[in-house]
Amino acid sequence: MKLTGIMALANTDGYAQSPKHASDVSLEELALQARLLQGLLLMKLYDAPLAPNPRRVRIFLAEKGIEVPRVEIDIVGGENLGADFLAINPRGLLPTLVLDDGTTIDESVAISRYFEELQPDPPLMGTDPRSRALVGRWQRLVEFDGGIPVAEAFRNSAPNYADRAVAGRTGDPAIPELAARGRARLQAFYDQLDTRLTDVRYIAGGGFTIADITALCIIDFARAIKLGYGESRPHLARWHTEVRERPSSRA
Ligand SMILES: N[C@@H](CCC(=O)N[C@@H](CS)C(=O)NCC(=O)O)C(=O)O
Repeated sequence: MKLTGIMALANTDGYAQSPKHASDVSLEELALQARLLQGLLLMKLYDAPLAPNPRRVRIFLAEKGIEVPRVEIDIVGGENLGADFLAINPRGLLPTLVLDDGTTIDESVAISRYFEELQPDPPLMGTDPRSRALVGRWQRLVEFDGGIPVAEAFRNSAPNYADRAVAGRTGDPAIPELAARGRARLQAFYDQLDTRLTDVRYIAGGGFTIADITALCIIDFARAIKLGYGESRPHLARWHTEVRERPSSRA
């Protein structure tokens, strides 16, 4: 028996599987696992229920079967711009992970990478140099070609964000032309994904990965600007139905 990752220990209430197997596990490995589990219980994930980037991390964690203590921050009410949260993350952005030693990590992909390395199974970021590069490539494409357009369309048109057009700040007025351009780019993104998904089941070409999680969060968030992918993109629709049926999508 080989323990892998933090949840192997978490699943056994802190003990190394059943006693008959315990001798297979080195003391060093057990000590490492115990430190990781302790760290997991003491870390805090600052989260926001309706926002797409925090949801990416929640889905990632759900796929891994990892639970960490979470603190909800009200972005619409501006809690992320108040002194208490800025003392935690001066960028005012969610998600933000604070480790048990006080280390603060923002950026959803960096947080996901941290958990991928703590708990490699199931792999969501590739398993070898080639697949890691391809997942990284698709992940960036989805963020740039889909995430930025949907953010521009939303932030430059939503009444609540009239002077909050840039995440984590105030005083940036909305620019309606950016909203219009974001909507047009989002349509192009839908076309791009529909073409891609004609011959692959998941976006990066192998199994379900972080690229699918990011795309799912973007597409679901686009409801906020009432811009769905419509009826003319059957491959995208097939993929969307499939990934939404995964239990993690409810995270
Ligand atoms: N690149 C960052 C983006 C983080 C981001 O923009 N988060 C949004 C929520 S989706 C936020 O914190 N908004 C704060 C605001 O609107 O003031 C990531 O991937 O985590």
